[in-house]
Amino acid sequence: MDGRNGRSRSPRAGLVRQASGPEVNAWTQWGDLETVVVGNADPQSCHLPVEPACHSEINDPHLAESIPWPGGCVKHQAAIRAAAAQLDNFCAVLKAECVKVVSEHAWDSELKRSTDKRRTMIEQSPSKEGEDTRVYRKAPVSTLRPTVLDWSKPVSGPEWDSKSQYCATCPRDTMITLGNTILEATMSKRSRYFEHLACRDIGLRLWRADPDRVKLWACPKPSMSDRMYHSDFFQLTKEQRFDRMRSYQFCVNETEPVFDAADITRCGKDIFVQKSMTTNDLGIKWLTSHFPELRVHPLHFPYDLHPSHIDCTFVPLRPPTTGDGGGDGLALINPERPPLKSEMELWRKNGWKLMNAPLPAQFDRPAFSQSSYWLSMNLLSLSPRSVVIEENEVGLCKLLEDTGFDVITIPMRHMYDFGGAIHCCTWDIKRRDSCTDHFPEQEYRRAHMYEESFNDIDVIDVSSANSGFLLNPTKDFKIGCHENVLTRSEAPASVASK
Ligand code: ABU
Repeated sequence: MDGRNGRSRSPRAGLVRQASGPEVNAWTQWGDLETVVVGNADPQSCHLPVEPACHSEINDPHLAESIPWPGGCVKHQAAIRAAAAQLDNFCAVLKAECVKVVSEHAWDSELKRSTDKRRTMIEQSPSKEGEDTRVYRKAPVSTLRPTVLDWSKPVSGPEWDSKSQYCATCPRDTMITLGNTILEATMSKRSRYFEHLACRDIGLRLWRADPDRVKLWACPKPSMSDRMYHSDFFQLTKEQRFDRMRSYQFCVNETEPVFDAADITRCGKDIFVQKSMTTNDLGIKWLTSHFPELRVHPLHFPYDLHPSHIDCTFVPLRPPTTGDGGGDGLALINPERPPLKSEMELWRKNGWKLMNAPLPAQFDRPAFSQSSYWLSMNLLSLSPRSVVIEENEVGLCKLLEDTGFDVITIPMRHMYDFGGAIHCCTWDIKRRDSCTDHFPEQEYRRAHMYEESFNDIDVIDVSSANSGFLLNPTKDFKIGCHENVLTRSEAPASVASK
């Protein structure tokens, strides 16, 4: 699909469209991308209201002293325009057939200072590569956009109400394509209960066009009543959170199935679902029972004390391949949120390798961002050989280029205020892939599923090669870089000694 100029296949090579294939088809995170939804920063986008599943805080301590969290208020129009412009630019890059990527030291309009960047420009025709310039021909990707809605209106159910909704910047959170099925997630926040409606027209259109092969499904919507939540969760101190870490209990309890679509990552016949603030065991069980053609595996990341969405934590990039040019599968991990040893056995035994994401190029976050600085690794794969990342992330760019990827960049920091970045703001509709078994050795599947007593926190050591399983052990890692976790000296001895 893509490749560096001069060594690449032509942009159309190998791109014979499956004329007979359904327009909804996505089994993996990496199959050649043909159609994708890109979110909107609508004029009435709001700050998340405070509710049982959400207690937001302003990141900037000086601003936080002056104003309370503006939950339920419409975001500043300048912030909305800036995010909208970056989302439009992303669409233009996706649609382009040829792009040039160069190194620059340039002004960043969100950080308000100059930074090192890898900058992508759309090219009309291939031009020469230089020392610091790469030119990529790529297959154009079709983009769809959600319906523009007014998110400032209050919403309610029989047992709850919310001052406003949120926004449509992150369709990844509410929608997922699993094979030929479009699935609407339950969500766990009241303000996001109806957010899928921004994508309803897209789902209906695709289903109506091919109802024999395309399914449009939803998990039963939860009551969102107070009974669904651990009411003390946001009152816990960090020390108490560490005490509870072994039990993976977050703000949503097990009363009803709950999941955000962004807690799921697809690897063909196997999908992996993070237990989190936004996904409970019952939600994972619902997925298991409703997708019998798939093998559903829970994943746990104990050092993330407020986990929400797997795409800043564990990112499969390409599968193992056999034959000439065959190689290991590859997944990017977050060194501050290492995966469990027990859950990685399946990956190790099936020919996958892990790679630490570099620490983010920038640790600053916009004042109203409710995501971590690990949006740095929130990338979108265009194919098993090509990815789109944020333009400031020059370290990640180098790592991925060194590992054989074509790396296209876009500016996306203005989206950080709107709940996500490059992966969050998309929803894959059509990839050229299939329900391939990339984990044939299933005997290494973790035995425990949905055990209430599950208390494993034995993670892989990100500073050791783990017998070759981890490609780039890092000494940079230190428990406590992340605002969600304690510094090593603050952590209980049992944890700090890990
Ligand atoms: N919506 C993705 C955010 C994940 C994170 O903050 O790490």
